[in-house]
Amino acid sequence: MKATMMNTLGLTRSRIAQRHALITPDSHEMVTLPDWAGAGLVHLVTPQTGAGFSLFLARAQDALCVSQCGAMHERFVLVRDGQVGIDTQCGRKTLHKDDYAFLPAGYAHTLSADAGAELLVLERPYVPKADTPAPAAHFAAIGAVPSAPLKGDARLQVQKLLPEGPEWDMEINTMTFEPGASLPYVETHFMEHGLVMLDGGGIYRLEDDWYPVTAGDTIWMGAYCPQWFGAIGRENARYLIYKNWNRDPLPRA
Ligand code: UGY
Ligand code: MN
Repeated sequence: MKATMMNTLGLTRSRIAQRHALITPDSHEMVTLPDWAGAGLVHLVTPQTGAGFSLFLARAQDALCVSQCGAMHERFVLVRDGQVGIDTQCGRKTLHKDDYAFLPAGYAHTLSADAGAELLVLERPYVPKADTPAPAAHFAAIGAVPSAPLKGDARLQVQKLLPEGPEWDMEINTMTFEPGASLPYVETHFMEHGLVMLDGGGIYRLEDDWYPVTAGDTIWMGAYCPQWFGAIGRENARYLIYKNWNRDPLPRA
């Protein structure tokens, strides 16, 4: 969230295009909102870019106290720094760095944190499936989630942070690439992505552009945005990636 001063000559690596966006820390804009008392917010991807979700950083500047985000919206919270309390009908959970929570639509909760805590938050309207109960709340730590190779490539490991099942309408994963590893082909799919680079870097192809990307960068990939990534450098590249998932692209009555 710290702005570097490379923009004194009007330069930024950020790029907003038709079906993708790259948002780099040098262009972060912090705002406050009445529903996020005590926090500075940096909105990285929102419906205004064309996305079906909202992805933002929240930094507690004071004592932060935030309640649920409305009956229709599900919320995912990852602690990036400090300690965050989540009060629910089942009591209080305390989350530390790299702990996360999925809070289903309509699930009563309050988030609280002291100054300095930082959260990554993703919110989106829940897409229910007929005759299927909504997903339950889920709390876990990234370090405790097992990983598996993507399509047999042991140099590209995927962690699925959320449970699977017909009630789930989204996926949030981490993908870790050894230096030189890459996505096996240029993907084109109807699902969209919100992505945050956590470690390392490489080259991201988005539509017909290739971007150098590094930790702290955020990417939005809209539906059918051709996408590919190759890791470069001496350390692993790791990103967190959201995908709308498990629902037919043709809305059914
Ligand atoms: O799950 C995905 O679609 C993932 N492989 N996409 C990506 O990394 N850009
Ligand atoms: Mn993809």
